[in-house]
Amino acid sequence: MRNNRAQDLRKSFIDSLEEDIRDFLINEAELHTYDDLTKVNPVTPSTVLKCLQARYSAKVFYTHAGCTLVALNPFQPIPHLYSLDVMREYHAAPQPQEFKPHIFIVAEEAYRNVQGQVEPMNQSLVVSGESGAGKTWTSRCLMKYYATVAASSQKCQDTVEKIERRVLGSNPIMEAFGNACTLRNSNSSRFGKYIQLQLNGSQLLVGASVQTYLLEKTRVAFQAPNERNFHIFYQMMKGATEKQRLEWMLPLDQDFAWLPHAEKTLEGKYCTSRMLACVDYCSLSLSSFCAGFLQKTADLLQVPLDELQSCLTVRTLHAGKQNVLKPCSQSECSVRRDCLAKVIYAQLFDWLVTFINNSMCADSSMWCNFIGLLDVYGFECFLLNNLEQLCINYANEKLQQHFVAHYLKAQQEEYVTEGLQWSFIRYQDNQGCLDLIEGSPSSIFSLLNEDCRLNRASDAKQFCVRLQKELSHNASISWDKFSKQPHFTVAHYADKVSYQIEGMMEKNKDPVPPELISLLQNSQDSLLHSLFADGDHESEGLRGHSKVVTVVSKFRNSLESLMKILHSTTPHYTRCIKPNPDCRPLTFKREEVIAQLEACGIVETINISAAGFPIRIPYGNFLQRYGLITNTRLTAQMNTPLSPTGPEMSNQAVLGSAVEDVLNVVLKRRAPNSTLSPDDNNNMVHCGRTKVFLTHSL
Ligand code: AOV
Ligand code: MG
Repeated sequence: MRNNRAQDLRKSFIDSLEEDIRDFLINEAELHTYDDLTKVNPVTPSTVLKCLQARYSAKVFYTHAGCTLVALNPFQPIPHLYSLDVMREYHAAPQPQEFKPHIFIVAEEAYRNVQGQVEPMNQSLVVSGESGAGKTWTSRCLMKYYATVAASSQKCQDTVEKIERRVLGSNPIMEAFGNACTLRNSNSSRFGKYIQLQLNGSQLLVGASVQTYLLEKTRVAFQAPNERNFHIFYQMMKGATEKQRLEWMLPLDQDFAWLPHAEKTLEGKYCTSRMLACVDYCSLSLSSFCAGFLQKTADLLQVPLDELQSCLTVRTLHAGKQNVLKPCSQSECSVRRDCLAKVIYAQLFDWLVTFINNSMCADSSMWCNFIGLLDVYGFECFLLNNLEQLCINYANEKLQQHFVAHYLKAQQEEYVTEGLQWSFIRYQDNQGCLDLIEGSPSSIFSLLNEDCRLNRASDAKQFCVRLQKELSHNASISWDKFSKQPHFTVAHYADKVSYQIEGMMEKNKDPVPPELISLLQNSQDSLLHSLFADGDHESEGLRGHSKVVTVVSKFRNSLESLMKILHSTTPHYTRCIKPNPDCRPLTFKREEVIAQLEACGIVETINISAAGFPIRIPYGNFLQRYGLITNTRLTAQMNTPLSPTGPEMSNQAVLGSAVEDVLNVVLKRRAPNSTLSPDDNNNMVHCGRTKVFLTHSL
């Protein structure tokens, strides 16, 4: 009777092995208990999505994905998840990684790695994800963690306390000047930043430095419909005292064209007294300028009215040795006005960053290692995309390449430990796309720069033709036949994005009329004067054309140095996911999430796994379930813990051959003449040292 039952069972197992393996692997009721997405077997976009959804419903927001942490944005405060007690718990744990997935595990791992077992190693925490996904929030959380755990020593309480307050205090100031309300995020970062937290030999936080990347300064003079200018302007309008109002000439009842949607009050919390000191310098008041009050602007800028006026309305042409004055058209005047505001704001932002650095950076003798936090703008694709998006998406391509290289290394290590060959893994890297954007001799950037260098009359159609002639051999670029606008479409790792060419060359040149620079250099305002005094401002006239540093060259160089730093550190990746586009609490939209899993490379990561053996089952588990097929029963002795060396090796060999027997039966059934050959790389099955590795297609 028992024998018959066993035989029946055996038959049914063999008959339905394929589905059964899947059932065995994905138990939907338990999906939310998977702490690591790569352990959801088989790893497919659909199972990963189901797992994340199950966890989100269970209010579990963090999940590992191999060497990456996935963070789902709850869009509501989660009490106690980030309390000091929780920080201390993770910090004190002998094995924090055994706790529930949390951003503090990543933080703690980096903190412990800094000391290093052999030698100290700098760490980088790379936070990515689309706009509103929670990158800045996560970065703040990480900073608070280090400010807490790295300040725990009594000894240096004073200095650490001070520096910790400064480091944390720099956030609201930088966000006031660099963040704005966009359609996607009411506190969207419009610049990238990399903060290095400096630690001394006792692992204490002694200082920090911050590097910023490409502020979206066009926002000063132009906001897309329903978006806002940088927070700081609204904060000034709202927070200024009567005296300051008079001094800065801010009327109470004035609507400024560049400050739309002032009625939205979002960021009172950022108004700190520290920030107000910097706001003083905003008395260079861009805002009154935009209202067309030339006299007030001249007063605030502390420049002569007539000089300001002529700078904005008359262009100086160099004809041989003679200067010719040419009145500007109305639209040229507007361009100059916008340019003045943008150049002042950008300089002020850089000045602020330097100021913050000076106040929190420790002397190099004081610190020995750093933990770097990278919070950049995520991959963007709008209805209309221009140079800003190209730069942002290019930055994300660079980070993606770094991530893939790092992830592959981790994968490779597991295969090698298990005694499997690696060479059969083929994956798509994004070098082709990077070559298209920044490569030499010919790329989008090189052609843009050439245009700038030769000072060609920028015609979008001609530029488009040139791109087609020079770059159409690259598979990452294409053109939509039906589009009337000059454009090009880039197949990014995340998605295809069409960029309009109109305006792109001008944005790359980012010309500042020399008259404006000299006007500002002669300002009586000491700060404004100093912002422009050092003379390293590229402008059409001051330098030869060949020396003009374009926007893309500058951005490329700054990213190049960032990548150098990242490569010299141990990276830790956190991928933030925005579960719905409307920032609604606890709402999980499957299409939104899967699109982001694709965009931030989690699906790519999964594909890399799938290129190998996405299904990995420890021998013991495999036999427990499938031993019936060959009448093998798993004994307690066989199931003792395995280690790659030592006396247990023999158990492993016994297990391994029992597993092979099972697999042989299965394979025979599928193809009567085949046998298991573990060395054959094209096989669907590999027996590693401790695990069975299976492809999807078993
Ligand atoms: P981002 O930095 O990724 O966007 P933020 O970090 O500004 O996005 O997050 C957007 C909003 O989501 C925050 O203002 C919070 O209200 C909420 N949020 C994010 N993470 C959490 C969390 N763990 N718990 C509770 N609320 C959270 V951009 O800078 O636009 O790309 O350029
Ligand atoms: Mg942000």
